[in-house]
Amino acid sequence: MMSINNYGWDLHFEREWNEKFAYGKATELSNGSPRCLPVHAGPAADCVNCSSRQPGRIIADYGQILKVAVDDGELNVNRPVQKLENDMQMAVGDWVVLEYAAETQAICIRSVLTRKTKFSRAAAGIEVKEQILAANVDTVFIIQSLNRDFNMRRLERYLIAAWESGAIPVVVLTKADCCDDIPDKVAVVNYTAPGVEVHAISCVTGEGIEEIRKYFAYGKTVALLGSSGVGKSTLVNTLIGEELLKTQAIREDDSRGRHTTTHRELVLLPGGGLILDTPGMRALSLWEADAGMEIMFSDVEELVRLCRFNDCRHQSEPGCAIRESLDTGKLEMERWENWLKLQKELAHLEARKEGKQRLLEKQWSKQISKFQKQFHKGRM
Ligand SMILES: Nc1nc2c(ncn2[C@@H]2O[C@H](COP(=O)(O)OP(=O)(O)OP(=O)(O)O)[C@@H](O)[C@H]2O)c(=O)[nH]1
Ligand SMILES: [Mg+2]
Ligand SMILES: [Zn+2]
Repeated sequence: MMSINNYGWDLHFEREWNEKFAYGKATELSNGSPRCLPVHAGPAADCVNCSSRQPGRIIADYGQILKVAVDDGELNVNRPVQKLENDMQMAVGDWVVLEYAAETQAICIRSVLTRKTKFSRAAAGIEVKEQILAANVDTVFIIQSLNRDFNMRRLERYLIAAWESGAIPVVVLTKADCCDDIPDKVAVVNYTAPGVEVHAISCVTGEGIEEIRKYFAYGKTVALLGSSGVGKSTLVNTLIGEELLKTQAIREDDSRGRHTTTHRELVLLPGGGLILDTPGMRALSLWEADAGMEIMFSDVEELVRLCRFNDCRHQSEPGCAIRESLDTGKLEMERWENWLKLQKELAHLEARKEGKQRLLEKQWSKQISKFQKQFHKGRM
């Protein structure tokens, strides 16, 4: 029978659920009846909400409506209007606490369980904000097509974000049927992504499809990320063996995708395992990158630490390990320049985050002083 275990519910979530949300596990009141903790202070037996609380996983995001998988099927619930505790964002892949609210006679989301992993980017627009694209993902397929979308600088960026997410990245190169130098391309990827598995596949000939099925073990989640038109939805359809998701040919004039997929959706594969299709991205703006940069550029970061001066600008200072390595060819110029570019971008992002923080603090202190004034007035 289908249960939330199919969707990846495991001991990690079970433990948090039992500690914080389970019915009947709470401490006893002095009169002996069980008390519902921590959500309601009253006796659990009287609490309609408690007895109808259940966990669910967000499997599709339609904006205002979220589709949630529960033990006995699927539910559509409204995205909560009021902010949840800790100002939690919700994303496809999240495990949430559902509760029947007697006041509105509707099922609503009370809380989000602690994520195992999350893949984020900086949200588009002027506001400095995190956008979570996928939660509780085990493996990230970074997808590029072998004919038109092949770009190592872009791949680097996705890899940084993927390592940062806590999930394991895998590079999947699609449209192998349209490429006659696959080994060369794979070698280029291996150089850019050392230690990462690389697969060349084709949804037309079926090449490589069986090999990637190993990532879809029971309850495991794989997210597909990449530009529009690289064949993400086609891969989902190929793996499930039917035309479930809409796909569309790329444009002839500039060979870009048409942004066919418009929402994120988690699909259960017949053999177990889950696959998350996402809309193609124009750009991936990094949000956090410390761990990702350390993994992707450990050689460069190590060299920077070896420079004689702490504030070395790596230009003409004596004892500069970077210059030395560039001269001997140990460090590739392109790689160095790319590291510099990423550093600049991340420093800019940090400055924007700090600016926002200062602004919030300013607004807050304004509010406090207003409150204090009112308070003093009231006492006079
Ligand atoms: N030749 C060839 N074409 C493919 C392959 N996989 C996908 N395509 C084609 O590429 C086009 C785009 O595929 P989609 O699956 O819609 O791409 P997508 O990544 O989901 O695009 P968005 O939803 O816009 O992000 C379609 O015309 C597919 O038929 C493949 O392995 N070989
Ligand atoms: Mg698609
Ligand atoms: Zn230096």
